[in-house]
Amino acid sequence: MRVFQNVQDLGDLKTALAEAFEVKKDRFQFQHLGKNKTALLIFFNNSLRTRLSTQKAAMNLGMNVIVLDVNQGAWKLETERGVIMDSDKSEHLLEAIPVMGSYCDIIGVRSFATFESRKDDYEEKILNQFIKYSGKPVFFMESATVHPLQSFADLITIEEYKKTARPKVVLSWAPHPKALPQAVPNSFAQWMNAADVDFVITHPEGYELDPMFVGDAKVEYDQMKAFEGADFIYAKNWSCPGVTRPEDYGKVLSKDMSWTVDEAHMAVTNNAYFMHCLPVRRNMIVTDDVIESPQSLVIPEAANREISATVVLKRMLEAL
Ligand code: AN0
Ligand code: CP
Repeated sequence: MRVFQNVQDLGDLKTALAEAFEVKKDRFQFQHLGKNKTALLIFFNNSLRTRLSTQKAAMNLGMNVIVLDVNQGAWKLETERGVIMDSDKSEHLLEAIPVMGSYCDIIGVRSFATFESRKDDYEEKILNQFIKYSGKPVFFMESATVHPLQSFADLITIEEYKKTARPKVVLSWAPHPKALPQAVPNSFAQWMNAADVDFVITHPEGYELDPMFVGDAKVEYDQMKAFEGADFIYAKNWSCPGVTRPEDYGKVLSKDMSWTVDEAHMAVTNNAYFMHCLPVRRNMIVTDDVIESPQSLVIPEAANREISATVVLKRMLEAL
């Protein structure tokens, strides 16, 4: 595997899940693969889980790891070609990327949507430059539009906890004070469409996700109706994807607190499990009672980030 961005990059999902459970049984069994190999993790944005779980995954595989927070200690990077660099940006991405590539064997990059241009964000302008100019395999640690390591961990978690062969999984928008990216819901939709689940998306009008991620999923604007009989509730805020009104891209259109996942919402489900990628704002996205309930999977879900990252790095090491 040279690039990990979309669910298709993993190939057959059943095989990938079997590999994940194999890794989970003994996460150190592939230590030989990473000997004298270096993973470079580049963060343009904050992270707790991705930073720690991916470092742990690389160490599980016997790799060396270098972590760089681009905005803390590195030179400020220009990303646009043709700019006269007379501002505060000292270095261009076009030099920085091949230099970073020269110190490692595999690169992971986190670079969120800037919301400045829908076109640039959805064309994955930053990550595609890493793919093109680093000369190394690149895995996405949440880009402008996708968060595949999260969705793979989510899928592993659903597989572990599901009680029926084809569970009903509901992705629900929930309120948040600030504009958040669409990467998590985009990827989750893409992965659930590829998995064997009954998948429903619910959100207020105006929050329609890009059709390339929604695929054949059912979209239900009545949140309570969507929750009926659900086996898994996956809550997440996202800002306006700008599908119906491009001028609203990245805006907060609603802070409707009636969408907060509380016990009344969970009561209409099939005793559903509650999921969220974290970090989560309590009593905006989900109430204390629901996130602390025995049905909450947020901690095992986060723990599975180590497993998804170990499988992805293993696949990349095998292809070097
Ligand atoms: C980010 C987001 O919503 O995409 C990262 C989640 C994994 N969350 C925040 O910026 C709070
Ligand atoms: N879920 C997730 O990716 O968390 P971090 O932003 O803390 O890495």
